[in-house]
Amino acid sequence: MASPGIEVELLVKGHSDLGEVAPEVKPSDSQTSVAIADLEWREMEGDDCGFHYGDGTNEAQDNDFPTVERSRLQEMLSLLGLETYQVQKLTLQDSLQISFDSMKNWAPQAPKDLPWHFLRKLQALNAEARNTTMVLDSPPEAWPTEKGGQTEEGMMYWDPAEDVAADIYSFSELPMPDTPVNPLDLLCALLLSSDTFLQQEVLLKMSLCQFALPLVLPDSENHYHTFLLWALRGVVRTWWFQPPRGLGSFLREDSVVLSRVPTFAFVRMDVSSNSKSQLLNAVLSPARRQWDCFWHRDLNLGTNPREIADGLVEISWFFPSGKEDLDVFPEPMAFLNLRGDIGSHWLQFKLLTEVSSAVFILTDNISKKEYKLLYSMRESTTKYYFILSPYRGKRNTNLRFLNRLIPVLKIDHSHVLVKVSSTDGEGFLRRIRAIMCSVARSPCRRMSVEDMAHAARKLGLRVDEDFEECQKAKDRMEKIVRKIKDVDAYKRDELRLQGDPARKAAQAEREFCQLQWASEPPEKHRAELRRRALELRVQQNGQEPTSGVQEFILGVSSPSPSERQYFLRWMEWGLARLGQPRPRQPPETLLTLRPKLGGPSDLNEPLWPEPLGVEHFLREMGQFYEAESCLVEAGRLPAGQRRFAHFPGLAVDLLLGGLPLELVDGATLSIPVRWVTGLLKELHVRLDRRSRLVVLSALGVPGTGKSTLLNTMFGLKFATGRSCSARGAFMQLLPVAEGFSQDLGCDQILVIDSGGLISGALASAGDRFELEASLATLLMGLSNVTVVSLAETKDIPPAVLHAFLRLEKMGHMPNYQFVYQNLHDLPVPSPKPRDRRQLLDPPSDLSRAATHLEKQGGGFRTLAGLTERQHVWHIPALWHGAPPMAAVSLGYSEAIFELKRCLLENIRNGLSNQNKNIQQLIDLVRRL
Ligand SMILES: Nc1nc2c(ncn2[C@@H]2O[C@H](COP(=O)(O)OP(=O)(O)OP(=O)(O)O)[C@@H](O)[C@H]2O)c(=O)[nH]1
Ligand SMILES: [Mg+2]
Repeated sequence: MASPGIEVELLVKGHSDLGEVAPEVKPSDSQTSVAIADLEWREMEGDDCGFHYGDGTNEAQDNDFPTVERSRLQEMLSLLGLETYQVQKLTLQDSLQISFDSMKNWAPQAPKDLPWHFLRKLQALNAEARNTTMVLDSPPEAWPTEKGGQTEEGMMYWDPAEDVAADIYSFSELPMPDTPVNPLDLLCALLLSSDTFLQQEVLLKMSLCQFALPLVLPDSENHYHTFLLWALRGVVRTWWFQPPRGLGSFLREDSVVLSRVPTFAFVRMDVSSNSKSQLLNAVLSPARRQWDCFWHRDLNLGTNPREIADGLVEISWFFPSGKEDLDVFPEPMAFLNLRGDIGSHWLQFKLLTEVSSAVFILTDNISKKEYKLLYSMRESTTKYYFILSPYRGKRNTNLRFLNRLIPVLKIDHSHVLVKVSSTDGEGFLRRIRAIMCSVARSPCRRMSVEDMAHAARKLGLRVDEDFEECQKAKDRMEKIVRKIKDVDAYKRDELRLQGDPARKAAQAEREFCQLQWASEPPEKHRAELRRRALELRVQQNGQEPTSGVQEFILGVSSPSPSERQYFLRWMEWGLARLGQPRPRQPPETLLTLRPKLGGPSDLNEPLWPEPLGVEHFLREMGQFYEAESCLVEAGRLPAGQRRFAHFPGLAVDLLLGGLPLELVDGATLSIPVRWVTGLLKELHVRLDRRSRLVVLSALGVPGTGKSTLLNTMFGLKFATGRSCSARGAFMQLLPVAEGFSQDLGCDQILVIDSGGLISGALASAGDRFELEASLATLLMGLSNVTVVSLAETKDIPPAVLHAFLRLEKMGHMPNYQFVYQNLHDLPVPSPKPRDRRQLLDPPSDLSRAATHLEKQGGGFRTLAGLTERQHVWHIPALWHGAPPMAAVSLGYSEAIFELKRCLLENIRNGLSNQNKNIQQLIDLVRRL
């Protein structure tokens, strides 16, 4: 048998087409790598081939970058207008602000627009977010000039000194000065300027767009590379899980940070004419579908030199869908991609060798330097593969050193692949995938991102969640969650106020409210209901907050706003993990579960088990406040003896920090009036003079994508997905930028999302219909603009029509938008966004519903008012392709943007009801 070395030689000789190779050398690379190569060579003098780098100290990180890199980062931040955010970082709330830009589909005109443009597109889940190009309306002289009089043009595009030496013909290939920034530089600069919560949001949205996510963020300026563990924690994926022993497959949902999967790293050594990212994209793409998960050089702006993103490690995953033609791998796998060459980013490379199941090294060159670099990895236990594209002049040297490396890295000829222009592309991909599958089948290293973070710490990288506030918040969460063994028992024993007394009190109060619609409310019955409710509140007030609730209250009372935020996030994940890993029902089952007209008769029966969430703890606080306030109102408790009067203040802090707060209690389907009033009063105080509100709500058939729609529209965080979305109505606050509030006519937009409230009960359904009608009346009555979400059925829920009539009687005329969502993701011929409005003939649709309602004895009078103030929208399918590997479709994102623009225009043009102040809102909550 031939020795492995000879095999390699034969393999390489077999490919004679080794011409026209343009090595991937970038101006930025060349400068840095020259400096670092010098450093390495000095280190490698001597015969022991010892390569000392990345020894686990931060000093290692310091040495990683020569001085030239530092100023590059500053220049990039200044070019993008981000240098002001280096101390006080950009926050999630900054990115949510409604401004004039929220209403226009604008193109960035100066480099400083780029980060904002990227953020807005990403917030709207627009797959084009990375193609952030500038429109040069303003002449380059109008762009900000740099320190020392150097213009950006000179700084970013070409160095005149280099040009003199350059081949004259290459001028035509210079990047056009319309986009001076490589998208990866833009991403790095933005993340370095964002706080950890905004970073988390950026990564979450990127994952929905199916972009590769940053895992190690290089920061040459502050001498630290950061491993992004916290930032990735919010990403949860669902996939088709096939248990090893064939126990039947099911959909499984888990955090990407926690799942242990085979991981494959792709790195470049020196130069490679094969693009790593393109190769990775091809490996991950099913037949006939090119999927650009990793940004690569052939994409729009990929050729612009990277200035600060070298050293970035990205991660992406493959998740099976259970469909044979789509699943390129049978199980989940992770892929890591190091930007820049390994010699210049040794620390990152070392990390990849310690966390990956296999490392693929792409190179055109294996000379003495590369040999010595890899020789230093002789103790490494990962599997190495080479992907070569040797060019003529280097062939012999490559072979000589490769043969010497084979025993050092404990590999054989099957670990060396050659890809040149004559290589059959499909065959090559099949081979790579086969290698990966065989590695995954063997007892290989399987690490979660959390495990990788441990390895990163040992190497001296900074992990983003390793600081006191975050860890304190985590410890507190663990103290609470550790005690939860059984969710139902915990709800019953620890969240006691939400039990029977709360349900009965809510029922009595609801009946009391409904009496106002009766023609002659009987006084005696009213008094009886009031007495019954009071007795129940007395019972509640006799209880003490349990230890878990007390710990929660301590967590949300922390004087540090960021510790509170960390605590809430940890709680969310800690509680979500209680039932993990969670089998999920396939989407088809969910669709059939969706209630049809006149579904289950008891609305108190949830259609699916309600998971325990942060809202339950806040609801408990609300119940303590509600009971106490009720007693004070009835004169049964002196106001001076109140213990929970500060609760609304604590909750409003959370609302202002971006947490959705419950408006309608999902368990009792009633509004805790005193609690909500307390919240709104506190909000009024906090907002001070900027408290003019517009209320925008979404209601409609459960599971029709209302929360997804609002989140995509405004970047909000309402819970989505059947297994985690809570029933009830939640509110979030969107600040309007000061410069725009005059124009829009309000200072804040209060967005209300409702889930699982309106199932479509008919008027004949009695109490159930009455309950739905009163909830719809409440939500629509509070709103200036209402989005009514409808699915496959084109019927407008009778409760919504009923609510409209009631409100009309009261002289309240909100603006309505009816939204039909394509939940089956059928490729409907989708009209251009601007034509999407008024596609249905609204009068006929509504009259049909009206006739239907009349038959039920709904007492329907006129629809004229409704038809004048409503629009009908058809929203294209959410996914482009089949989940879990599908990205959000461009059509969906664009349609949602059009809808948002229309809503804001209506608000601005005063088409919606008069804007409210908070006091009016309080009156409405009490009246409705
Ligand atoms: N196929 C498909 N799925 C969608 C669409 N919109 C949302 N979804 C998915 O459907 C599920 C439910 O979406 P949500 O946004 O939570 O729906 P919702 O109307 O808020 O649901 P409830 O709050 O329970 O009433 C999520 O998993 C979404 O990803 C769509 O247009 N097509
Ligand atoms: Mg929802």
